[in-house]
Amino acid sequence: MTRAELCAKKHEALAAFGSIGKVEYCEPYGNGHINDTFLTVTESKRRYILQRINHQIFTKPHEIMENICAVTDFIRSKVSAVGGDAERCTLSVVKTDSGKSFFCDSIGSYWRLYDFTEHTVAKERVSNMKEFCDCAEAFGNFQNQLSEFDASTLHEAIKDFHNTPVRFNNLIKAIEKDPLGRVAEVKDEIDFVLAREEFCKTLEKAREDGSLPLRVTHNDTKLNNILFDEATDAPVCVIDLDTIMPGYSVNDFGDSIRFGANTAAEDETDLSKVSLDLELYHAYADGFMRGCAGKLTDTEIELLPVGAMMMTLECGIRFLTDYIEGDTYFRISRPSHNLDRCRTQFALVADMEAKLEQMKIKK
Ligand code: ADP
Ligand code: GN1
Ligand code: MG
Repeated sequence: MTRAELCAKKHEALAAFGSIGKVEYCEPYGNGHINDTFLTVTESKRRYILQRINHQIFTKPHEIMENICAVTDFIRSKVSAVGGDAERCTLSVVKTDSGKSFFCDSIGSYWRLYDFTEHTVAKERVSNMKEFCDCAEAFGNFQNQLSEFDASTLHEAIKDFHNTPVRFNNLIKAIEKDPLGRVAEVKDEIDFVLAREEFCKTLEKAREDGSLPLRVTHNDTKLNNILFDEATDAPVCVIDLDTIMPGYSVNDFGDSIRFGANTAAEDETDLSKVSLDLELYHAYADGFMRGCAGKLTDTEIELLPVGAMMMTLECGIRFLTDYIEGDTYFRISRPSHNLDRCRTQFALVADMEAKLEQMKIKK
């Protein structure tokens, strides 16, 4: 869709949310890779987040919205029950004028509206140890809050989202097709993955032998999916709830480490800057364990380092697959963006492998 088309559609979508009043401003916002996000301000200066749900990725948007409404209602009632900040503790879905949690426009794009969580900031990079530890506690607490939520009632938002052997196989299929002739250029990266085929199966095997439990997981636990209070810097709420589904706690842990304990940005081109910051890693582990409030089993605690390596390797595999397939999934802003991202992930995996002993976590 062109910018002009997107702009026309956003007005069509806003018209479905007439109860918010006249809209004065509605422009792109944030740094997400997946949805189209717009900050929306009404005449009465109330702010909202309008999002066009990425329909290519989330093929059943109504199911995503059912998940989000169920989980946010659950969290709100838990927080209300103990006298917490029910308004800001989770996302709040604004209903359309016909009472729905989303709007489907005339070309079949799905839109939703959230209240803007005021006086908060989303952060792209970790700037200090406490912030990272707070983020860990927030994601741990998110799991803890949902520990009594029946995971079987959730829809599987994206089939096999964090099933690493399936991601491995998807890469193999992309290599076989090689639609843009890019495979020759990424031979080293492919070899890196092939050498780790057995490792890719570790968590699925633990699940099959019954030692790894299925939990309600967030599945995209990056720092920028937490909103922090502008004034106190305390975490306020966990956002980006599209990928909530049954999953492994160690993957929620691992994705945060992948993104936040890397000494370089996800798309850094100077690989000498990439490494695992062990101090950040352990600060995160402490916060996460505290947030989970004793809910993790011994096996889960043992597998936390594996989760960190798995999420980093899997994300690298996904970036590489997308590069080979012609950048159809992740939004890019330069031609080699996905390849650069893949390379940082693999450099980080290699560093984690060297530091595995130091990554063990005390129970
Ligand atoms: P994506 O799936 O594309 O990452 P997100 O749902 O994470 O989309 O939203 C993108 C960005 O928009 C966030 O990183 C955050 O900065 C901002 N954002 C999203 N929801 C809210 C909200 N309710 N209040 C304030 N900012 C928000
Ligand atoms: C995507 O939506 P965003 O930008 O927070 C992706 C994650 C990846 C991440 C890599 C639904 O997350 O799985 O880890 O990019 N989300 C989806 O930056 O695929
Ligand atoms: Mg996001």
